[in-house]
Amino acid sequence: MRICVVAGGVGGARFLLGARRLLGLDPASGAAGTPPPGGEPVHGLDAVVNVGDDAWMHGVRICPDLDTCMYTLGGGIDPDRGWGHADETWNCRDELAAYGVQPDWFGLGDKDLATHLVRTQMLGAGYRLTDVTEALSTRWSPGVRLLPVTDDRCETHVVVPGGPDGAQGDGERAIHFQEWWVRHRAALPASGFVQIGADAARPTPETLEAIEAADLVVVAPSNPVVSVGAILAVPGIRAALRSTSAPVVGVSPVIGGAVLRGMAD
Ligand code: FO1
Repeated sequence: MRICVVAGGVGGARFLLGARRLLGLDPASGAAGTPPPGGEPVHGLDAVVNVGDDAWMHGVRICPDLDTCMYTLGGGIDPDRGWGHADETWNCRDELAAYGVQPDWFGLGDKDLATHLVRTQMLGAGYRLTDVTEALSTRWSPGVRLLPVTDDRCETHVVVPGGPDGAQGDGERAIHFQEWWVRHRAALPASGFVQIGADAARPTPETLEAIEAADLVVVAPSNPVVSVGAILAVPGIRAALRSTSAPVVGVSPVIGGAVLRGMAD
């Protein structure tokens, strides 16, 4: 079977771990890519991943959900944080803070920084994010094809109260999702989520093919608003999900009104 999982970060990555095991694609099992004796094709697992959390910080392009999926499936994730490397150090972050450069509220790990430097260099050389992700994945062997939903900029920004300088007067302003989530711990009341760049963003051909050719599409238990919602905001994705002949099944991250982790509830 070819299964296409629509996924965000932590919840999506953990769901993909289970799907990979179920399909016998765990690297340990040696099944990934090994042609079986009968020659039937092994199962295929594609992940269409959210890029709404992506951000430019300190001159590098950061793709949290793609990296969380890559590190989780590649065995390098820090299990407690759910993002970034295990056994991480923070020397560069501390040096940046010592220079007083902003943002000082976003933790760039030293090992994680290498991923962003490779990605930024490849994007600068003209590679699509899809190709960059494939290149980074050759090191991590996730056993799942990680596909950014779009190669274009389509960032989630959050509408919060306060004027442009943050003064608590009237009016509203939009800040990047990372600033809302990391700097403000999602404590600022959000009156809306906007996808900056959505109108010009296009799904990648690989994403549309993965949805179209799937025998089953599963929407993973990721945040319905900022992860699944951000994926569906890319023009053409809703239509692709409607037109595929595969059943499309959603797995809710909210059980009995509560989530297992994160902020979906
Ligand atoms: N989350 C935090 O709460 N604090 C951080 O300093 C932080 C840094 C960070 C760096 C790279 C990366 O890929 C993810 C990072 N995250 C951090 C997590 C990130 O905000 C979330 O993974 C998603 O964007 C929301 O699920």
